Amino acid sequence: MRRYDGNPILSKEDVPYAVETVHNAGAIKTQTDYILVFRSHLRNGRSILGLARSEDGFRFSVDPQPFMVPSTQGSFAEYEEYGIEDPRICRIGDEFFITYSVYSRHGVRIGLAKTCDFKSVERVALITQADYRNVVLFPKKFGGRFARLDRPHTEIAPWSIWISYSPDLIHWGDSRVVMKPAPYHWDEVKIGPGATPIETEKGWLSIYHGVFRTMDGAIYRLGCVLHDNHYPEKVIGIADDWILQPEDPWEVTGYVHNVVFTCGAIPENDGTVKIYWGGADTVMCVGTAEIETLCALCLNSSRAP
Ligand code: BMA
Repeated sequence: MRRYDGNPILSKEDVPYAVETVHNAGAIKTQTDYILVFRSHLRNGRSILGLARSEDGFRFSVDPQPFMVPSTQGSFAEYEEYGIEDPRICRIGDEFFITYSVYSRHGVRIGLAKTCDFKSVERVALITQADYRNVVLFPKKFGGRFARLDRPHTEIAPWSIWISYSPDLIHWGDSRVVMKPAPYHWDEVKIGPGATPIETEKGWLSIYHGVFRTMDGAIYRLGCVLHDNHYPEKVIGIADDWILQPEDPWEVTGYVHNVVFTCGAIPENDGTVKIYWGGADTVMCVGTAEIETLCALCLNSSRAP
């Protein structure tokens, strides 16, 4: 990973409405723009989603108004009462689907919304029960079914990455666990899907986050894993080493210390990928990596799933 030397690329000063943070953005490249849909804390501690656009993927400007705020009427309102967080974007056909965490007195679950133009957005469905976060859709179907990686919570086992399938993006099932935290490893406490998986010749490249607990609190880092091209429930290899850890001052110190957290990465035609991450839950950063190198890390020095 090579950090962009203009990091952080977005902070609260870049937002034309009152927010305390700009972090954990979903990312996608359209015909015309690079788009980030980012999370911002308000001063009441709850989150909304904003939107930023760029021509080069590095220099972004933020839309004058928030992109999504918690719903106040209809069936979503009860479940978005405490805020909306950590969006991921996936293009399927001509539409862009956004999976985002919705918080309420009932817990956290996942909302699905869609847009064609990143001007208007339509809520589609709530696609999990409570105690789910970090849902990333695959942009392709497998045997006629959509697939997603998700991260249910349980008190019995460390929080792991699962896969689920759906005929219509709304009803999900056939769930199974695909990858678990590794004991006494940088991702031993919990893991979660990060960026929308990227199709490569070697498999689906998925960038995930892992957490390690120290005497000084938790550290969020990023790692990568390859899933089989045709059967994404099959993990081919998981890089043993992390690919990014908090090092820059705005990753080490902020709203939550020692966090790099991704919700989006954009593959380019030259074989590189732009990876976007929130630093310390406060600012947005970007870096680039060679897709080939990330795949090689998964294949040549894999830990057990
Ligand atoms: C996770 C989520 C993320 C956040 C991370 C570090 O549980 O809340 O949105 O970036 O913690 O605080």
